[in-house]
Amino acid sequence: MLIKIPASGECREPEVTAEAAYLNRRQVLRGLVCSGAVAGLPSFAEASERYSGVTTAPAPEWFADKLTNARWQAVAPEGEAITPFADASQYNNFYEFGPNKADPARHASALKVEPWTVLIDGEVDQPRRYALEDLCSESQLEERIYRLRCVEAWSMVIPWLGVPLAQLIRQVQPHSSAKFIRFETAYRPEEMRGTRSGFGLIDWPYVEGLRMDEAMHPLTLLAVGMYGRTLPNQNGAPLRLVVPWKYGFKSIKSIVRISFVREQPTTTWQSMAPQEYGFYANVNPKVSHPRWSQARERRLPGSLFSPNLRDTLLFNGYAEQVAGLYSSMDLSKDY
Ligand SMILES: Nc1nc2c(c(=O)[nH]1)N[C@H]1C(S)=C(S)[C@@H](COP(=O)(O)O)O[C@H]1N2
Ligand SMILES: [Mo]
Repeated sequence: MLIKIPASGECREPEVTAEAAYLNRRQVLRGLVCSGAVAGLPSFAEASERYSGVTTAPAPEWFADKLTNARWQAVAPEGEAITPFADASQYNNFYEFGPNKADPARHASALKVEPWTVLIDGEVDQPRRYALEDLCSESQLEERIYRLRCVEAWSMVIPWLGVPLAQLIRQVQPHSSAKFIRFETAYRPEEMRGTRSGFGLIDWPYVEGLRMDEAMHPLTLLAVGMYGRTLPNQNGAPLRLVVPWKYGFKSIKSIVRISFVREQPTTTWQSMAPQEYGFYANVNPKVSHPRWSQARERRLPGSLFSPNLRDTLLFNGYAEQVAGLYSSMDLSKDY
């Protein structure tokens, strides 16, 4: 399996320490205590306690139901501490609500996320609109603690809750003619003040895309929650993509349409500035952005006096799992 989950009874001190920076240490130690009798995965009760300080809007019933048998990840990636919820939910990029990092947290509550439907169309037998809960009905929620690396050279570590995109793809059975997937964000000027004026460069709606093998990769997640709760609106409620080995802009928020297509879709950032942002956007310390190096990143939270810099890893640290997808490509050309 690709996600590091310690087997029953296994105990690795560095991970315990890293996670304790975020979680209540007593809980962590109880959850990971070295004893053959303790299962490797935390229970719902343990997970709820982990995230007891996190408050978001009340969850819809279907979500609350699924939460009780979600598969929780035991530990963060090796040597990583989970970013505090306050930072992950207040330092955001979501241009539909404004260009500044604090704008989404301030303005995204205007987005009505219930009820929510997603149109699935293109190369499928029966294009149709799904209620979000129907789209998730056949899947168990899984927690995935992933690094998120923005192209602007900052990063976080976020515990997502969601379903593998591959599961949804199998459920809707696209034709073999489908070579790419195109994702579209809601475009509602009445609710999204950033689309009304100001940041006039973007041609709404926000669009992203993946090649089919990238979409099918087990690390690719459709997130409906984070920190054991539903997604805050500013993080892309109620449904967003998470592709941990790519720059953050690929992880499109508040998705209303998923289209199976034959050709590589035209995506928002690539069409705005193709010499700066590519379709692939794989995290790569050796391929600089034309205006800055990508070799290092600022891990949030940091401060002016302690920017918390670290080396950026190829494929954001997921090379072992995903490098094979790109073995025949020149990563400096297909950036
Ligand atoms: N619809 C939409 N999705 C988006 C964006 C956006 O502006 N609009 N910003 C992207 C960028 S640049 C990043 S880094 C991540 C940030 O996700 P976060 O705010 O949850 O950390 O969302 C991505 N998804
Ligand atoms: Mo980003």
